[in-house]
Amino acid sequence: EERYNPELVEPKWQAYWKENQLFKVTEDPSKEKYYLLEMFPYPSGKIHIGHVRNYTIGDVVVRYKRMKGFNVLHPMGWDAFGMPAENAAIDNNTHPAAWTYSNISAMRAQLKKMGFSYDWDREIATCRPEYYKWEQWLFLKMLEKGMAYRKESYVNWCEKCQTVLANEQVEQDKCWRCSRPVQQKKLWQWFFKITDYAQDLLVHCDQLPGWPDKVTVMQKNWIGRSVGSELKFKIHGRDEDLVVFTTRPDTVFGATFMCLAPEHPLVESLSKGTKTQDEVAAFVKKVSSQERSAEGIEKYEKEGVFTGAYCINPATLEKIPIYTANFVLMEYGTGAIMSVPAGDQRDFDFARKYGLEIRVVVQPEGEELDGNTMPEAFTGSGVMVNSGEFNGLDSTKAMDVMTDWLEEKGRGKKTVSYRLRDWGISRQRFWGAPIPVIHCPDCGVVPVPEADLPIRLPEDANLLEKGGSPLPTLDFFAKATCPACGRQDAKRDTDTMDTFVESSWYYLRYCSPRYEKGMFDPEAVKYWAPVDQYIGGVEHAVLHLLYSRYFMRVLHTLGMIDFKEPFTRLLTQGMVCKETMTCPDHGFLFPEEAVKNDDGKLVCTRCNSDVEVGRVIKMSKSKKNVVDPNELLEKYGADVTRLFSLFAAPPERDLEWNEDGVEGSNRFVNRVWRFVLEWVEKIDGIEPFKGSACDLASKQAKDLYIKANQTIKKVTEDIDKSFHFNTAISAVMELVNDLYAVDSDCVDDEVKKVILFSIENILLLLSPIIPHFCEELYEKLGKTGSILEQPWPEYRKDSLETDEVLVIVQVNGKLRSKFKIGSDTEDAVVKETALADEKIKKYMGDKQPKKIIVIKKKQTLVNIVI
Ligand code: ANZ
Ligand code: ZN
Repeated sequence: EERYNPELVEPKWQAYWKENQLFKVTEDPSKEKYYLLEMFPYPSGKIHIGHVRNYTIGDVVVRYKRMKGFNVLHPMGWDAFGMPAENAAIDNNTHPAAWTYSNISAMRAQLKKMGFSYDWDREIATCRPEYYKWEQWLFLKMLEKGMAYRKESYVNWCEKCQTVLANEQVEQDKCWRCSRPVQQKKLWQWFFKITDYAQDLLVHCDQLPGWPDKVTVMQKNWIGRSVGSELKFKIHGRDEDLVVFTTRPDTVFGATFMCLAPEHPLVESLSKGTKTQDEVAAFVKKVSSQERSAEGIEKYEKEGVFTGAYCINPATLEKIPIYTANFVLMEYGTGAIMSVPAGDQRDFDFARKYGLEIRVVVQPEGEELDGNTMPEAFTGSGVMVNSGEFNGLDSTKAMDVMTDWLEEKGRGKKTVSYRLRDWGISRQRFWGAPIPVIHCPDCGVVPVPEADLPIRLPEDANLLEKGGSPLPTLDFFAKATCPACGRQDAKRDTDTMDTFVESSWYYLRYCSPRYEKGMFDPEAVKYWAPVDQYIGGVEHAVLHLLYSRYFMRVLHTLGMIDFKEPFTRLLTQGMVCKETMTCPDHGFLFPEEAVKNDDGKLVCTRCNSDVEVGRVIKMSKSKKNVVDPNELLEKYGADVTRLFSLFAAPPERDLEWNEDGVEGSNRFVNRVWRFVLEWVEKIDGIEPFKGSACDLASKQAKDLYIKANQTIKKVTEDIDKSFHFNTAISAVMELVNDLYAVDSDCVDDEVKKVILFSIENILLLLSPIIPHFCEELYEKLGKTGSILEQPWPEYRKDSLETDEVLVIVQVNGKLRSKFKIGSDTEDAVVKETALADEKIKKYMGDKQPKKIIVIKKKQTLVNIVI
């Protein structure tokens, strides 16, 4: 065949691999294991280009490790619960389960077409009861151990649709369906106590050498450890304290007012009967419809209301007003802050807005700040002023000293605060794993007995039209008998678990996916876990990876595993990007909507306006710059698609998609194809050369052989050390170029042997990258079996360098020049070459050498005496 024909070749080898079960693995203690995992996909309908890149990277490493002799686990499955299934079900009048399962089969077929080497016998889908049964089991264990608890907490609520809204369903504070402003509603919900592990999770961030720094930094910031103090302010006229958390106890003399989060339990009672009572209530109500996360509050102007109450500053003993303010979060510290407008910008803005005193207590070196005129807060360190006995002290020293002072008075202590919150896992959604508890009017919360697991999601339930879970409306599901007292009118918990719960442990399930006696077979996990190499998008740098690390700690505490870190090495691959095209009238255009006109200008097919070719950005539907893997598969096949997605950029960087690049990959594949087929007949009956380069007679054979060995070394190192497949591929391309330069009609057997050696190794080196192609050519070379079962090629250390030696030339004992020459060059020729050297000629001038000495050691020394 003239050209590589993926339509014939690729299905052929996929069938061969399947039939011979080449990717099936079992635990084999005699072999070293390697567990590689790519983040599993959400079954949205079809694979996108990001998946293709992610899985290709993983597949190459897996195939390489297998050839290196490792017992490799490489599974695939589906993160199958989640909201899009519910939305699609409502929109298309189908059922989430039906939608999900049909997407799974479509995507599975696509992955198989890409030739990825998964052990499909280990496939899992998290929406299957066999899977979530064990998640429910773990929930019960955590409940028993006090690792899961219930508390009242806020959710987004649409009063019109009478439903809870996920954050994604809130669009600019409004319900995505009916546009009514969203409210915050308090509901009882389940939490996992991840904060118990905050310190451990933080400390180990520094013990993950196989993770990118940017990811561990993000995790550390998310955990957000803050060392500070808790200070007690007595409430005026009451025998009660307000506790604040501050990282700046040194500024306590400057605390001229106090702010409480609107959700703070004391807001209502403090304002009761005061002049501002109604104003406070209205403010609290208003804030309840705003986003109340650390990021969310940044969107709103800082504002607040005086509660009418006062408290006593424990340092100055002054009476200071208590406000409630929208920039204070209930979820951080104590939900109350001492406001120091001179030292904190938010407090400063607030004080200016409401005419509150700004009192400087930290004076910067060499400056004289005045609270009435300073343009902004001063947040740095300096010298203490207006702070009683502490005046003149360095403010950084004052932190400790003043906390101790307040501690003596029973008004403060040092504490550590974490930004990390407990993980709220209740979702008022249908398509998720049911939470296995029953609520009894007499017994309260009663865990479902283990024997009753799994609590099955009724897969054929009809969804409510406006969204929201039908579970509470389904009597056969929601009505339950209390397992403790037998009351018939108990109620099942109708919430489901956050889908991040499923993804926090799926990698352990792969070790023994059909195990029926527990979450996993301890022996299998002992052999395979932890994951040696995890690959996925950086968008999961925080939540998914942090929850997974937390779950392993839970299992460790429960004595079920003996490690704490799930992923030894992590690769976060870059995004796949492409240029965008915009028309001034029609916005973003699909590629086919922009054509070149007669003047060679790119214009819009609809309005003829000039099209602007815009930035190269992440592929997304809304930007109309998406490449569909299906089209690539049809046009080029799997191997060219794989090759391009590896060749265009190193994995951790963004990859710019361009058609020319894909064409280039296609040309290279066909170039190798033609080259190998051309030689196949000519090297018939020839054995590949296997010796040392110095045993080769001709320079041509020697050079080629050395190049081939260098290529093996380079490709091995690029894959092994850094996953830099792009430079590995370039190295093979160079070798192919050198081979192409050989005239196939006039070479001797020695060169043919070297060429055969090179061809065999090119196929071995490329086999992880373009496996179907390499299998086919390997077969055409007359080999039997699969190339994938061959060991990874080794290079000869003695054949990496053309054997040249360095010649050092001295004139009257002084170094004057250097050059390289073949190691077996005769002395006479070395002398001649030295004398002919340009630099030496300059030093010699017209003088004649009296004596020339050649000394051959590791280097050759030529000493010319004039
Ligand atoms: C007084 C003070 C004076 C503060 C000053 C800062 C500067 P990090 O470092 O992020 O932990 N704070 C405490 N709890 C809060 C809450 N629930 N909502 C909003 N802000 C809160 O931040 C700690 C600082 O953030 C604390 O120190 C407190 O303001 C504020 F010159 O107290 B500071
Ligand atoms: Zn009961």
